[in-house]
Amino acid sequence: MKDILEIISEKLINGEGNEIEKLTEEALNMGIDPKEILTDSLLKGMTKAGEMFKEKTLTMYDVLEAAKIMEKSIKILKPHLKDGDMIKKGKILIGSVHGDFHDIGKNFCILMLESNGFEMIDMGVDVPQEKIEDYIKKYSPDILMLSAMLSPTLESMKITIKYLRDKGITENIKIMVGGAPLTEEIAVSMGAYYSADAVNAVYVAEKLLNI
Ligand code: B12
Repeated sequence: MKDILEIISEKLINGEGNEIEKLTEEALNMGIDPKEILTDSLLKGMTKAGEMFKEKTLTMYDVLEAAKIMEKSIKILKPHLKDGDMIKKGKILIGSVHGDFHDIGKNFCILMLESNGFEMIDMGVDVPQEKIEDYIKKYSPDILMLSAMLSPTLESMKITIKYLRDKGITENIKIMVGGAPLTEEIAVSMGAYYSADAVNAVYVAEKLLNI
């Protein structure tokens, strides 16, 4: 017989979110350690979903659905988790560059990275370089992620990265970029790392932090 952790994991992968809260509560009532539910069920399911995306047996939207289902379960688990139970793989600062109001792709990235154990700090949209500088000083992130969806804001991204480098505050920070006008080649020309989508962003971020 399948145990409840396995069932939760499968529901996540299959995009069946309607019973996830009930199942999470059931697992807690059975006395299962909340941390075990988080790692052996939810994170295991998300890892599997990511692998299936790579194998092309799940689409990006399926994986994002899994991340949304995971969030529902985490809401139930959160009050039961102890400090330190939530795995934090690294701290990521993310925002859409100055002039850019697109945030759907950025928010997908947040959802994916958060559900895979990264601490995400969202700076929002249309973020001027000086504001990013303040955020970096305040939060000392491991990775800075910038999103641009327009040709003009691709230029704004280049200017922002140069500004931050000239200020000397990005020496210990990896910079990752993404968005429609970006390519691997353009990212490399800015001295940044690239991911074409939110699912792959998790793998790139893990690689950058040697996870
Ligand atoms: C939705 C949308 C809007 C919405 C935005 C709503 C919102 N809250 O985001 C609204 C209506 C506001 C809008 C406005 C405009 N838009 Co618009 N918009 C789009 C549209 C249709 C979809 C973008 C989207 O959300 N896609 C879905 C998400 C999931 O995909 P994504 O954004 O690409 O993100 C994925 C990856 O790119 C990557 N990614 C994204 N960011 C990052 C960051 C990092 C660090 C990483 C690793 C990965 C990553 O991961 C994401 C998930 O997998 C695109 C066309 C298109 N098909 O792309 C045009 C598009 C981007 N817009 C365009 C334009 C021109 C505009 C406007 C100038 C229109 C106008 N005249 O007012 C304004 C500009 C506003 C501004 N200053 O930002 C053009 C840009 C052309 C260009 N090359 O410059 C496009 C390409 C449409 C077109 N073909 O003309 N837009």
